[in-house]
Amino acid sequence: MALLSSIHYMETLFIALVTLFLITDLSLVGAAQTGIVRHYKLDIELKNVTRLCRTRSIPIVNGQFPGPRIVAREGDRLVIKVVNHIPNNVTIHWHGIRQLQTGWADGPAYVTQCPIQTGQSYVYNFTIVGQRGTLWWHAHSSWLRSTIYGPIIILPKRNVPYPFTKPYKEVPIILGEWFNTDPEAIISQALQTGGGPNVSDAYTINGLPGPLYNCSKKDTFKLKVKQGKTYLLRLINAAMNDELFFSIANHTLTIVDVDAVYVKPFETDKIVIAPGQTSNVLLNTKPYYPKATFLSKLDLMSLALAPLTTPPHQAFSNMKL
Ligand SMILES: [Cu+2]
Repeated sequence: MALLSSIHYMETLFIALVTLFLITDLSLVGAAQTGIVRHYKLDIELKNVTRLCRTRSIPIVNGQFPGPRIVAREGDRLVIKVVNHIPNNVTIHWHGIRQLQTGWADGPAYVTQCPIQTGQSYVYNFTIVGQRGTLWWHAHSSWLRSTIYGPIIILPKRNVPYPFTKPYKEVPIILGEWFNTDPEAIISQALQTGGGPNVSDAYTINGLPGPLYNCSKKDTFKLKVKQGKTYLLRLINAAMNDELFFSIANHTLTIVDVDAVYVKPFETDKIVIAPGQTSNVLLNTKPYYPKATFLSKLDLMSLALAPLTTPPHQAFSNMKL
């Protein structure tokens, strides 16, 4: 008898919990699409791109590497047509978007959809609910994400301010990798042998390897800043598998958002960011720059940014490049 009543109790508890989840879910759906509908078209095509003095024909989106920004406000619905012009099957995943009741728009090939075949297209349709900050999109078929990726910028709802200093300017900073050889061959070899995939030839910031590799100096990302201003850096780690360190010489960063969730702001001089992770950080530029005082308003403090990393099979080293 006691057993039966405890089973009954568990059943009631279970039903109560399920009801609670349903109510929570419905309340989120009720809050859905309080904004506008935004349309985008992503054409995936092969283009010649040169880095480290190597030119490769790589799959990229709308002729841009990294790909275009998708910008929306919390509560907006996104309708994104993806057209596949490359020989590979491909899908796009909207990394970090909750996809409430739109699981079929999530994007992993063979999980939520069949991949988009050559010459075909697919329309992703979803609403951003309860998220604001930075997320990103990337290919979700094999290793095509090594070159098919770009930022998703989610602004707060109209007339809702940021819970921190209004930035003077916002800048996406996407950390990625450049391979001199075909990444598809690298991952298929790794899957055949069971070993780890070969490492990339360079880390990149906004698709550029920076001045520290062979034949890379001209391909350095430079952010031209004004003195005494606040910049919002929208950091994205789009590397294949590596945690990366990010810092800016002689400056502190204030973390205000992680994975499209506001956090209690805190200061740090470096941030470690995992693959797939995103973070919004504030950068306050110095009120003066001694070597550029001859310039009037526009300060030419160009920041060369570099990812810091420890190679596989080596002891952790937070080495400055
Ligand atoms: Cu992802």
